[in-house]
Amino acid sequence: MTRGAFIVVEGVDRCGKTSQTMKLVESLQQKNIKAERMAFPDRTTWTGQVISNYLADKNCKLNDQAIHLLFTANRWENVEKMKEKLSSGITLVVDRYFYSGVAFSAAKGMSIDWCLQPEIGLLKPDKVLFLRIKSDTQKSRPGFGEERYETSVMQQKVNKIYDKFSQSEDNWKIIDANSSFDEVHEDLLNNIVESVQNVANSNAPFKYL
Ligand code: NYM
Ligand code: MG
Repeated sequence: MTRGAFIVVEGVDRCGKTSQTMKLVESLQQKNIKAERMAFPDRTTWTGQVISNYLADKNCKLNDQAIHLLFTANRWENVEKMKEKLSSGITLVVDRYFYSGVAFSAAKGMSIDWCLQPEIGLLKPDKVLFLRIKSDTQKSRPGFGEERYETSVMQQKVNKIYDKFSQSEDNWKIIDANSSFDEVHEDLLNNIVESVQNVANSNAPFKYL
């Protein structure tokens, strides 16, 4: 049996990742492609609860390095589960990954190199789809500003780091997310179907960071 594809959807807050990843899983299943959604941070685990409290409480004073490592630990906690699912032929559509970890921490002033170190050895996605939206579109989305990091200054810095990734990484694809939900959905879906086929045709082994 060929493994499923490991797809990551990245982008600033309120760019539509959550609703798109949910709809993508439905559409893939309709095409008889086994697919499941995951999201980072995974707020259901012990580290996820600490992270969720940190994000909700802007007065919570947790050291920047410590929270960075908790976000990373939250990914490491899920590695075995991800491998099992992919090995059983399930395509994973993942809402954020270590790119968010690096982008948000580096936007606070931390070194990108330092931020990357604890991520080394994690599974490498087959494709990263970067939803790029204009900051005006983002600010008009309901809920923007509720959690820590949801300020225009911070989000612009994060976007710059995403742009760097999109230029330096071989697995990134920029998706224009300013158009309608359905258009963005089609664009994402076509890219994912292509990746699923590529992984199946090449019998690709797992890749690691
Ligand atoms: N975030 C997310 C990080 O700072 N580091 C990480 O490693 C990850 C995965 O958490 N503002 C930030 C980005 C978001 C916040 O994510 C919560 P979401 O997708 O809004 O639940
Ligand atoms: Mg958010």
